[in-house]
Amino acid sequence: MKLILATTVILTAATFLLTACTSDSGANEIAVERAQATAEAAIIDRNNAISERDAAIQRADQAERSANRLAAIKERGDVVCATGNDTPGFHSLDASGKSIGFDVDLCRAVAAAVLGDADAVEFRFTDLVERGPALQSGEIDLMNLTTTWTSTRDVAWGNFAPVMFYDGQGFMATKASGVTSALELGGAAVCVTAGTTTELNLADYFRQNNLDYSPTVFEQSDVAFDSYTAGQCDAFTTDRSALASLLTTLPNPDEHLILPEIVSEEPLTPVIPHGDEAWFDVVKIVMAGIIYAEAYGIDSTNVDAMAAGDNIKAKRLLGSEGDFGQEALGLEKTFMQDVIKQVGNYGEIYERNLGVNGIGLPREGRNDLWINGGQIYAAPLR
Ligand SMILES: N[C@@H](CCC(=O)N[C@@H](CS)C(=O)NCC(=O)O)C(=O)O
Repeated sequence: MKLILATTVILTAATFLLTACTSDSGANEIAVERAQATAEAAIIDRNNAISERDAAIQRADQAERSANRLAAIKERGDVVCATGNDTPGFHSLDASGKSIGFDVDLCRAVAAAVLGDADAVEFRFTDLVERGPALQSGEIDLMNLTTTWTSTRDVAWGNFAPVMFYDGQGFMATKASGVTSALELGGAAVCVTAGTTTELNLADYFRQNNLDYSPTVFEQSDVAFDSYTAGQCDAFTTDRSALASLLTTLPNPDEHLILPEIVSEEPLTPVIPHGDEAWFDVVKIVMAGIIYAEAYGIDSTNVDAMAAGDNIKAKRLLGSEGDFGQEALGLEKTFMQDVIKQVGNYGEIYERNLGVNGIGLPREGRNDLWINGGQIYAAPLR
């Protein structure tokens, strides 16, 4: 309303100048042009000021919602965690309808840390296109949804915790097609999910290699994959770990091939809404805790013995000696005992879901601990 009023006033002033100066037509035109330019500039300034003010109000609202999120979670009694339910190994439902998977366990680890109960999680099944809005609205506390950390998302979506799984994008095609390399996909129809890094990398890869293709884009990744298996596309593309995961859901996995090319970097991390640094610290430190627990040899079966043992670093992590800032974070000194007893260390979480007892992805290379030559590493706990 204020905007309309201001615009009217400025335009009226311009019209007044136009009508008031009709005697000298040359000077008059210049004056009119100047007046109009000034009026337009004023409108633009005004519009900018209004959108800046609206953005500030939105930011303040969000800050209020997320300020002291830890206190709100403790009062509410659960952690609201956005995840999915259709990528075995990362997030799926077991026979009883319970959420399981690597992403799910990272949500559970945070709940065990802050509430002492890994089951105190409200899972919000979120489509990939809804990930940004879900974080921006502040309605979730945490997201674990095969989400790649990128610069744009870091600015626009939320804060990204340590990388918990290193991935890269790949392609799947049927063996019957005879395709053995992504470079043979010229002219192919490729099924892909909207709102993903996948969609963007697909465009880069084909353009870089001067290949034509037609993307067939779906809002839901299970529909995209079903369309590929139903023969609507020549290839399907997503993170390679997800390709391996989806293969396990097929009655005839041997009929498909994951092509050798890895066309992008996909570091997958937990994400939390912007606006609450203390909560961001909590999530980062819980992730560090499960990583260092593995490095120190603490697992779900030996927590009590390690807490009473003589490994100083293990004792500090478990809260039986020293301190690494637990109380300053607003957590119990022994919170990592709850996490490791109830959810396990990084290696246990990996093997249960992604490794030998899950979808069978060998844990070698980047997803091994730094002490074994991998890249799984986080801020030391001290
Ligand atoms: N890492 C990429 C791709 C993520 C992705 O496509 N994830 C799929 C893997 S199939 C998924 O989790 N889908 C589950 C869902 O849509 O609920 C990103 O962050 O954009």
